[in-house]
Amino acid sequence: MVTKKQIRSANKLKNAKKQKPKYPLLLQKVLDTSDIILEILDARFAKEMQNKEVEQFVKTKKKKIIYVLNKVDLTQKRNQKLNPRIFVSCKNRKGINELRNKIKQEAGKIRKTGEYERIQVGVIGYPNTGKSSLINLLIGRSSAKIGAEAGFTKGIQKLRLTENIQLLDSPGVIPAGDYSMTNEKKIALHAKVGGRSPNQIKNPEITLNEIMKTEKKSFEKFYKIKFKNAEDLIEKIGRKKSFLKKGGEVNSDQSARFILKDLQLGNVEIL
Ligand SMILES: Nc1nc2c(ncn2[C@@H]2O[C@H](COP(=O)(O)OP(=O)(O)OP(=O)(O)O)[C@@H](O)[C@H]2O)c(=O)[nH]1
Ligand SMILES: [Mg+2]
Repeated sequence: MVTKKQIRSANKLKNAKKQKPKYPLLLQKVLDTSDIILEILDARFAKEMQNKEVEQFVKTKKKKIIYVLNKVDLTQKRNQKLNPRIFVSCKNRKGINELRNKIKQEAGKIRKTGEYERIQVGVIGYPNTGKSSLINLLIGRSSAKIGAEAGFTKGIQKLRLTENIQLLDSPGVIPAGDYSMTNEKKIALHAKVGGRSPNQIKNPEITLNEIMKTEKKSFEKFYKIKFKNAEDLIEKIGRKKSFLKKGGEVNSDQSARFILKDLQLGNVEIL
């Protein structure tokens, strides 16, 4: 059972990392400078990750948006609703040429005026969706830094795609409307999609409890066990992996973080 005390302590979330306040400002700067926006979405959770505020802004300013659904190696899901969309796997280097051609094609339609000579292509999205990985593949060298932790890229970096086209890498941003340090549903969403790493979550048991409301079947298939609820799974995995405290009790915090990590690394296939 998740106790009232646990809920209260999760609500405080004192030690959990906050999104840096400057990140939304950097995102706005990227949006302002860009002629074309690549919105990078994890193909497993494309709908949940769309930044509606950004999309509205892009529409109002009549900028071009291209949806990039990355990490298709992790799922069978192919969201057909977004247009134009390109399916990509940075891991398997799939879809990269198609995306590069699409960028060039759209760039060819733009007549430059204003501050910048080159066409500016802003690469935006939730933390950890693969923005920097994608940029490296597009330009054919490892110039943008990548990492498994959400919040890896910390500033704006400009990289040349062609003589006329520049890509802008920037920190991943959780949309303001989805962002919360206290709402467990929202924290669970960030955890599920990898926008917050397990070590950036204050109370992983509560988060996992929330995630189980929709993803229980996926975990049962992956761990090949039946379980009643998050607490039961945490107990079973803790025993199996020997995540134990002195006295032999399961270290549920460690076990829950381990399970979240399996989800974020894509080991657990989302059904
Ligand atoms: N399985 C899989 N993993 C990927 C893919 N693309 C990127 N990753 C992994 O996702 C993690 C995040 O990649 P980054 O390129 O740093 O993501 P980012 O969007 O730049 O992240 P922030 O800078 O934190 O916003 C890394 O561990 C990558 O190896 C993919 O297509 N498939
Ligand atoms: Mg990055």
